[in-house]
Amino acid sequence: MINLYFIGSAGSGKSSLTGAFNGWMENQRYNTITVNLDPGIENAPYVPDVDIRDWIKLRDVMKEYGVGPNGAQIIAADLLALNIDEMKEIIESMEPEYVVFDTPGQMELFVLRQSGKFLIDTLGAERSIIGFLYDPVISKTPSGLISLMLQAASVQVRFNVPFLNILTKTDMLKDEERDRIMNWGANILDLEDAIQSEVPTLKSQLSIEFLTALRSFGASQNIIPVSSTYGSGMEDIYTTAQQIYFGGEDLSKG
Ligand SMILES: Nc1nc2c(ncn2[C@@H]2O[C@H](COP(=O)(O)OP(=O)(O)O)[C@@H](O)[C@H]2O)c(=O)[nH]1
Ligand SMILES: [Mg+2]
Repeated sequence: MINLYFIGSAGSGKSSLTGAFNGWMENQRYNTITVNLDPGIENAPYVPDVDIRDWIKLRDVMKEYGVGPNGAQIIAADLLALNIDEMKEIIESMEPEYVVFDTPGQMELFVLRQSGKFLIDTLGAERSIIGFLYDPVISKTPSGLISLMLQAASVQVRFNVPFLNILTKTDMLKDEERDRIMNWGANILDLEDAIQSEVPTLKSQLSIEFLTALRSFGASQNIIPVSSTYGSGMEDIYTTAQQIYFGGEDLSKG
């Protein structure tokens, strides 16, 4: 059983990708389930098999603790930890090959608070993968992409599990825009050139220092381009994930 977590900034496409990837897996007759960890999800683009809202409802938290929606999100993130054992039992009873997790809308609630790390560890860090989502609109500029790469690095440091970089919503990009972003991800020197022409000032000097740090961190990586709207790139996510844990072996089709 592989636990695949989609993590990314608000609106980067986590919920849509959870639905699209799960749909592709089901089409291939692989045994997957989806888990929604976002108590504030609205109009989910898929029907979660396991849903945090069965344990925690934002409205109840607001009432019980006398807080607004933002405070309730924070409390709900912490309450998550209390329900993990039960959630684990339910997930395991379904005997899936892949468990796809849709994480809370606000990335920092999952990444920085204790409960996110506790959840990944309790459910088995040794069989987990994080898919980090790059928003295409932010990734289009060198400074935006660098900011996301730094975020990705901080997520990697925090959880210390194998990592996939995923560029979402590529149907919103022109082909050359998509190719440029992917080249920047793989060749940090090209990204360094690009930032220099974007902001030829002190600010870009700062970015270059960051790039040097990212390079020594080993951040230059292939980015998998996907579109949840068109269902493209799903196979690449699957084969890369299989590569990480099984050296590329196919799941036995059920
Ligand atoms: N064009 C396009 N829009 C997308 C795609 N994936 C997500 N979106 C849109 O981006 C917005 C945020 O997506 P969502 O999955 O809710 O992001 P989340 O906050 O990270 O869970 C929604 O309006 C989606 O319809 C995609 O592949 N293509
Ligand atoms: Mg979402």
